[in-house]
Amino acid sequence: MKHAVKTMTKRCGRVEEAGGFTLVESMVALVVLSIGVIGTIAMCEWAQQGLQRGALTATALALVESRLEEKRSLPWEQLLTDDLDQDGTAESQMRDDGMQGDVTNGDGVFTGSMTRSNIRLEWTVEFNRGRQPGTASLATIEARARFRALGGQEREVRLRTIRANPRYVGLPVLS
Ligand SMILES: [Ca+2]
Ligand SMILES: [Ca+2]
Repeated sequence: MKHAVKTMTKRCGRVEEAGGFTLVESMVALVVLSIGVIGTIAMCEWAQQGLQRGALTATALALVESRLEEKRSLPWEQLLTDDLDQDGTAESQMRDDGMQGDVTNGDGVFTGSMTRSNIRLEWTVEFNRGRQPGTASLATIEARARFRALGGQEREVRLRTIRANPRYVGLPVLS
């Protein structure tokens, strides 16, 4: 009998010992698992931000390129007009009045703007002489697209081109 009690005490002791060890093990495993899960979630968020930023940058670049291409293909005299709804007729006039995206009133930098797919698109035309296409030999055309990425950072894509007046024959010579 004494022997049986001794054995049971020994067994119980072993059981208790084994239970305590399992609990610590489980807690360690839980902590390790939590760290792993948190790391995986952070990586997924990071990857998602990267994908969204890449997609928005590609869209912004396409919008900027298409705006510059439209300005390149317009007749020179109509450089300050825009056909934003692409119905073949220009319905929008670029502004130099310091409003709606135009930074400075009357500085000779004409501005047009629109927002598409959460991307703010602005473009400017500046002539090297005068304020009308007819008097200039060159026009600097710039388009920029701004958007806010998933992390909250503001990003910008900007392209610039120079176009020459095909009818420009030089300054009149005064005698
Ligand atoms: Ca139109
Ligand atoms: Ca201006």
